[in-house]
Amino acid sequence: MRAGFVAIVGAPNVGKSTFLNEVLGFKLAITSDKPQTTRHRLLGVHNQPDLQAVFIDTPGLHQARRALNRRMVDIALAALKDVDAVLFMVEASAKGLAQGKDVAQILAQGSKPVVLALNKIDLLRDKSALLPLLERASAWGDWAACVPVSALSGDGAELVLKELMALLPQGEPLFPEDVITDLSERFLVGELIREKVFRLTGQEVPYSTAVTVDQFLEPENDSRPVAISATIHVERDSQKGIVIGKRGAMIKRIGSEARQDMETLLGHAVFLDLFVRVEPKWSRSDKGLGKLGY
Ligand SMILES: Nc1nc2c(ncn2[C@@H]2O[C@H](COP(=O)(O)OP(=O)(O)O)[C@@H](O)[C@H]2O)c(=O)[nH]1
Ligand SMILES: [Mg+2]
Repeated sequence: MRAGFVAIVGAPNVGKSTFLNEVLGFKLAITSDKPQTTRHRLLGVHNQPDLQAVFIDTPGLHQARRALNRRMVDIALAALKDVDAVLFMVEASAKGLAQGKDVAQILAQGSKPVVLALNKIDLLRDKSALLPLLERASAWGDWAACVPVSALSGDGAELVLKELMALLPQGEPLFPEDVITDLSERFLVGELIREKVFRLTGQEVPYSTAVTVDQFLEPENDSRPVAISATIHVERDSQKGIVIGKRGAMIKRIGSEARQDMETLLGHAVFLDLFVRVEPKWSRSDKGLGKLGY
């Protein structure tokens, strides 16, 4: 039996959270086609008979200027300190390799063993492009292995687990078998709302959005829904208008899609009440971050 911690790191939007969800077989981390969707350190436990891999999903490493982005990068770098191995995700494209090279320098300077996963290989129309990409990424550092994967289809995920397993210490499981995460349901439902804002709105709105869960009431009578009320915080009136939408159409859609995901997560009917509030410049100061849970 082997058991240990694995940090999943890489540039933004390379598929780190998608990979975690695929391995767990459970939607723990929210994902979107926009960079910087993940803002926290997310712990997810994968169990198989001979292995417990405790994954730490992290925000993407990038050049950060805003207070929020600096906090996110700090979280990702801090995660590297406490793990037994690193899963370094790189997107299998010219752009992905350009971004990955910066992250590789950070990892090559560190002392943790690294498995590099070249992700999104399903998008490569010309399969002969894969080998040169793999060769270039291999040359960046002394990686324990380089594995082509598709987090979306699950291709290669088993091989990644096998390579990671070899890097983890022998020992008993660190968490009981029924523990999937250390995150609360309350946190996860807030994330589901944030995911819908990331997926359904554009421009700068997602990056100015934070969600707080103000109430999470489990019913005394099991036939009644869980009552959740939450606030979507944005930074400007114009953004509030976008999140609410024409005659409330957008907030309705955000609420309805988030509620369906919450019901899957909780295995219970949910009554969701959403509010939208302007909190000017919250993402630009430590005080604003603290107020909204970052
Ligand atoms: N085609 C394809 N898309 C992927 C794959 N993995 C992730 N994606 C997409 O890439 C985007 C970013 O994924 P996400 O997991 O949020 O990236 P993260 O920022 O690294 O956590 C999402 O739109 C995913 O659906 C993959 O293997 N193939
Ligand atoms: Mg992510």
